Amino acid sequence: MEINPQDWCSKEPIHIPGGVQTHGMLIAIDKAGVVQYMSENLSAASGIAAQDILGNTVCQLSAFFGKKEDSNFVLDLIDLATQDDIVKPVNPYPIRINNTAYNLIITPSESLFILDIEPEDSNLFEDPQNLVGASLSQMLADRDLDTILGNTVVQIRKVIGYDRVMIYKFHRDGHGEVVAEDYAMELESWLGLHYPASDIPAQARELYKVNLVRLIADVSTAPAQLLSNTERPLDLTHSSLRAVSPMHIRYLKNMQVASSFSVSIVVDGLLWGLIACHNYSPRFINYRQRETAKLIGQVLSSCVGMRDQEAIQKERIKLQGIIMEVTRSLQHNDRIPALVDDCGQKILQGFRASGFVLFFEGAIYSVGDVPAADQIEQIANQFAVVDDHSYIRSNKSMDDFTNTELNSERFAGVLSCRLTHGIKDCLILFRPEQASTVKWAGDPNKLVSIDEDGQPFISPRNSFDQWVQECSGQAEDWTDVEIEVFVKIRDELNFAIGRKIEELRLLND
Ligand code: BLA
Repeated sequence: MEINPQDWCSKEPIHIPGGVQTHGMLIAIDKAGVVQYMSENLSAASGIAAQDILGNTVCQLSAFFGKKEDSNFVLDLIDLATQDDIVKPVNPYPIRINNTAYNLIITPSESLFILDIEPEDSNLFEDPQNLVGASLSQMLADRDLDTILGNTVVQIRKVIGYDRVMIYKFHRDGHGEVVAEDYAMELESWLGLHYPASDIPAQARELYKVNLVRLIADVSTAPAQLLSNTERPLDLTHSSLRAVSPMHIRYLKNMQVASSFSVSIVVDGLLWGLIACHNYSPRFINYRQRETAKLIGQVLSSCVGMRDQEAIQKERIKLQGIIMEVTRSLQHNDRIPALVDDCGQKILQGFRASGFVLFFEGAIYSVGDVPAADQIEQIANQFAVVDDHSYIRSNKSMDDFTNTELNSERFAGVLSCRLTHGIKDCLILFRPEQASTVKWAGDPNKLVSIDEDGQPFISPRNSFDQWVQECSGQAEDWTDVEIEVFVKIRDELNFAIGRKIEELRLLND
């Protein structure tokens, strides 16, 4: 049986782990103030048995909150919370349990309110307002995105004081790369290292888009279980204390990391990357620090978004000239295929391609380096297989066109776009291989192990020693703008074909 680490890892329901990290405690109350869930460690801290907490309203828990007046604040907050925006400025709310000071963080979650009870912080982190202002202005001191990423890791490290802070950027296939870092002197650089997609499975990425910061304070502690009178699991998506996936705990331990913190970088609704932070001893980050880190992450997200848009716009302007040339050629020539002679070189240049083919009414018109006729026909035939797609892209043709046996050095990249005219008629671009090496942190193929019964299972890799992969048969990937413009060229062609058919019809009438 073959198992795919990515699929396998993404099945774990990490939003309902049934427990919390033990640097804090949790209660969840309904809108009437009745405690529906509590973490088991609350009993020890409050001196009240679980059965005397669960099912009671928070008002009845005056002993647990110290003074009676103190308990009423929870109900006040519930009133406030229903007005949406109010909760945030109220957090964190200082409380005492058995004369110990804690911070309470309230978040609405479906029909409940989750109350995360965190240690009162002894961390010196004063005047967040000032620090945020200074951090942001130092971070944005340059226009160049790489410099901004570099500045960001330095500022985040100032705010949270971790040993290592990285910007971890996702590639299109889901694997990631460290693109900026700041770390304590004695550590080694991880810059440029790649990690497989399964290191951060799909459901975790979804969750990090909703809750933008994730603190794992101490990987050596076992979670405190959640207790409840109901069977229904409590969704901890919004809790800062959500217990950590055992898989990920193993991963961090294998990396010798004791505490981990990450901040999401979300661009256009997609998780672009994470600010990933490690500490080699357990470490708690208080709510204000987390909020500051979150804000820095949000500003970085919009910077990345803006720079991406600028780059896309530039590329679009560069390629749009080709569409005009194509239109002109189609207007001035009676024969559609004259387009290849007229614009072929421009197309090769603009798309950084080495070969271009127009497969039209059973004939091949080409410029540059292109495969043999039967192979071109096989590529054109692909549309009969994937008939809901108007284009097929590949930057590794030997994986994607397995029937065709294309020369993987000369034709590693293929972008093919069908005309509506006939099932086979299409435009094709080719790109040669761009040999490269990728430095992986540990061999990404070593995620599947075999248990005593001979069954395969997935576990995080033990070794993060560098593993260098020589990538052959792979071309530079087609960009979204390249595909968009190529599709527009196809549209122009279809338009011209339609026009010619119409002219013929009028002639015949
Ligand atoms: C979560 N994995 C994560 C997170 C990171 C990574 C950053 C987010 C939580 C955190 O901040 O620690 C991975 N950390 C990295 C990478 C770097 C880093 C790539 O610093 C690079 C520098 N992990 C595995 C396997 C599985 C797995 C095989 O290796 C599954 C079978 C799962 N990773 C996994 C899960 C989570 C996770 C389930 C979610 C943890 C949680 O939020 O509970």
